[in-house]
Amino acid sequence: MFKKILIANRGEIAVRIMRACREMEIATVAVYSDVDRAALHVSKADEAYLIGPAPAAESYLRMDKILKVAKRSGAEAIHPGYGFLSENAKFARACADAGVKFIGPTPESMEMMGSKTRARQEMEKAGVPLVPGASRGLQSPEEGEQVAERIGYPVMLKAAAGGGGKGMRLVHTKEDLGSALEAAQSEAERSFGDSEVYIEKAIVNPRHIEMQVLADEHGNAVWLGERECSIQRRHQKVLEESPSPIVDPDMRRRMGEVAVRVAQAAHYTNAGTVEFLVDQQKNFYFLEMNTRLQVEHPVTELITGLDLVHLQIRIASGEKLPFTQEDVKIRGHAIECRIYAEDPDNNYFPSPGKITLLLPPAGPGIRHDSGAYEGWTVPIDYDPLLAKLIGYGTDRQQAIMRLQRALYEYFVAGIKTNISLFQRILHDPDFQAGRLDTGYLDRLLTKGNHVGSPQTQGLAIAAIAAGLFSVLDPASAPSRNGSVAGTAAASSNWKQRGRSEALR
Ligand code: MV4
Repeated sequence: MFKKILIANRGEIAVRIMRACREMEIATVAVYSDVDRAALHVSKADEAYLIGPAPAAESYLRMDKILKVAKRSGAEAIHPGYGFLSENAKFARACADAGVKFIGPTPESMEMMGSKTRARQEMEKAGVPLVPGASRGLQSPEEGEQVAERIGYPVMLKAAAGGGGKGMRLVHTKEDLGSALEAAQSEAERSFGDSEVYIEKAIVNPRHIEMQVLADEHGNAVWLGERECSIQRRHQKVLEESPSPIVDPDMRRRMGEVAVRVAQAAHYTNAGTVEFLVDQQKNFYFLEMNTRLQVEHPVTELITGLDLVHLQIRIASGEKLPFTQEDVKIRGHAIECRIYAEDPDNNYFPSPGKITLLLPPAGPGIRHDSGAYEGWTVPIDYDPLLAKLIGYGTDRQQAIMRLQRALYEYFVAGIKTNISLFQRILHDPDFQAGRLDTGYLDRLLTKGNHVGSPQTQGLAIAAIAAGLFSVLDPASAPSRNGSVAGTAAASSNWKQRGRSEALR
C-alpha cells in the first residue's frame, strides 16, 4: 500500500481525497497556486508545495511541476480528482514514465473514451445500445442527409473530440443540415483541434442517468447503482440523486450489466462512470464514459455504504475488489446539491470574495463536503464550486425533507450562493413527483423568479436576521472564539434555570 499520495487538485475534492488518505494512514501532499495559499486543502495536507501563479495553465495543469513535487516529496501515487488533469492521457503516461502510480484508468482507456466516435465504434462491437446514428465522422453534407433520412429528424451533430455538451448542434430539417454541419466542423476545429463531427438521432427531452462502475486490475468489474443527473444548467450539473426516481431493480440490473460491458470493452480499471440518455419510454442509450471520479460520487457512497476513494486507492495499489456484484446492496436515497459561489439574481455569474460568515448545516442524514471556510476569500480563477450538500434518508421523501431543513440552516455571508435555488427545486411539485428531464431546470427558471413559498421566505428572513444579529451583536451570540464562559452563561439561560431549579 502507498505511504504517501499527492493530490493534484484543489477545493472540496482535494479535501475529500485527503480525508480518505488520513483514514488509511497514508500521508498526503498538496499542491497549490499562489492564490490558493490559504485554501483549505493546503492546511489539511501533511505537506504542501507552491506550484505556480493562479492561472490553471501555470499551476494545476502543469504536469512537469506536479511530477517534480511528486519526486521531491517521495509520493508514490497521484490522485487527480476531477477536472484539471484527471482525464489527460498524456499526464497518466507521464506518471507511469516517472514511476508514480496514477490513481485512475490507463492512458489507453482514456484515449478510447476521449474520442466519442472511437467509443461508439468499440461499443458497437461490444453490443452496447447506442443512439441510432453513424459512428464515424461525416465526410459531406450529402452523407449527413442520407443518415438523417434513415434515422429521422431531429438529429444531433456532435464533435468527436467534444463532450459535456460542447460542440453539439440540434438540426430539425434537411435544409438546415449542410450549414449546421459546416458550422459544427469549424467550431470543433477551433475548440478541440479536431474537426470530426458525427450524427445521431436526437433524443427529445432525455434524462441523463449515469452508472457508477468500479474495476480492479485483475479483470473484475462491478456496477454500483445509477445517478439521476438530469437537473443541469448549461450542461453543468446542479443537483444529482441516487437512485433515479424512474429506475426499477430490473432496469438497474440491465443498465449495470451494460455499463460493466462498456468497462470491459475499454479494459477499464479503477472508478468510472458510464453515461446514458434515457428516453420517455425508458430505453437507455450509451452516451459516453467519464474516466474519472465524479463530483457527484457521494450519493453513490451513501446508498451503497462504500467509500469510492478508499477503493480507488486500493485498486491502484494492485488489490482485487474486496466484494462481488452480489455483495452490492442499495439502501435508502441520497440527493446532492452543488453549492456554487454564484449570484442567482445576476444570471448565476460567479460571486467571488471573502466569506465573512459561514454557518454550515449538520444533523441527521447530512453530509457536507466543502472546500470553504469562514474568512476564506473565494478566488475568481477557478470553477466556483464551494461545497456539496448531500441529504440521505431511508426514502426519497426523507432525503428531500432533510435537505430542505439543512438548506434553511445553511448561512453564508460576504458572497452570493445558489442556495436559494435548491429550496425552489426541492419544493417544486415536478421535482417531488420525479418528473425530470434535461430541460427541467430551464423550465423551472423560466417559471418566474419568486423566491419560494411564504414559508421559505419567512424562514430565509429569520436566518438572515439571526446571522446578522450574531455578527452585529456578538455579545448575544454563542461565542465562536475567545472567552466562552461569559457569553455562554449570558446566552444559555435555560442552563442557568435548569441548574437553579436542580438546586431547589
Ligand atoms: C444528446 C441529446 C439528445 N440526443 N444526444 C449533452 C452533453 C453530452 N453528454 C451529450 N448531450 C446530449 N446528447 C442525442 N442524440 C441531448 C444531450 C443533452 C444533455 C445530455 C445530458 C445531460 C444534459 C443535456 C442537456 C442538453 C442536451
